[in-house]
Amino acid sequence: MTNWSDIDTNAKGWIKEAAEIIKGSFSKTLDIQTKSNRNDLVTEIDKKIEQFFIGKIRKNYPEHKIIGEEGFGDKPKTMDGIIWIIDPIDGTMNFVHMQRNFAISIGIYENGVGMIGLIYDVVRDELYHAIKNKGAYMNELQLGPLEEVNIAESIIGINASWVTENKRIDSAILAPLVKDVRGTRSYGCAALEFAYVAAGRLDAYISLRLSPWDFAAGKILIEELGGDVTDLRGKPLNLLEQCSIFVSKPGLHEEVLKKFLCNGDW
Ligand code: 2AM
Ligand code: CA
Ligand code: CA
Ligand code: CA
Repeated sequence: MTNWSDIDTNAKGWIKEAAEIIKGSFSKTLDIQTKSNRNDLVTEIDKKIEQFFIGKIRKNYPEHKIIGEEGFGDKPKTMDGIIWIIDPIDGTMNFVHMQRNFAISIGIYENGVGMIGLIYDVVRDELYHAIKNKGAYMNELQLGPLEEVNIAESIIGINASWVTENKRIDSAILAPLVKDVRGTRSYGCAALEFAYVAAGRLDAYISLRLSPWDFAAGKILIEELGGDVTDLRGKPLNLLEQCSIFVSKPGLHEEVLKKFLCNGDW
């Protein structure tokens, strides 16, 4: 039998250790490289933190598999077994430019079912945390179930680039939604945007392209609180592939899909 409480305690301890390494880098000059384009950044700290987690997991749970953004883990073809999906630093651009508004994100799945979700806002020392069927917390504070809200009174997290000309969605699809809501916010850190929906600070979050490590932990957190996480067409997410993301409080999810997303030609 898997001892989830042991895994949970270890994961939290490693996250705090990793956070110290990250904070220790603030006073040093970073080696910054680019990945898919000139704004897609990675530093040696992203890589070091991923390797730190992989070292701990391999030693303690050699039978578990690991998917990490920086590619030091495994490349599983299925979700069979226990898989740790890790983003060592989510929001690398914020990490580099602001030294805040980034997070460590870890989702642990068993046969495709989300068991533990951990998102740690390193600088604010806020750990968003859920264990399946045991509730969701921000540090020691238990988060309440997500309540329904209507479009006109909601604040959604969305990057402005999705409402300008882009290759993934016609800007005419999302612009009317942006006009209808009370407000929009953009934090540049997908995991924290999930965490903010969980904590009730945002009502929804939209992205046209995220990878499993961006949403693995957030999905567990949101679903534990009764929120909905799908792609922008309302379909379930695939934990092994990139996809669009629509995370929302219940009710609002259905309303936005019906009114804005499921009838457009895109
Ligand atoms: P990252 O910082 O771990 O790369 C805003 O850029 C959000 O989108 C961040 O959570 C970022 O994660 C994620 N993201 C996903 N794909 C990205 C890409 N190709 N370039 C930059 N950010 C990306
Ligand atoms: Ca990245
Ligand atoms: Ca990320
Ligand atoms: Ca990252």
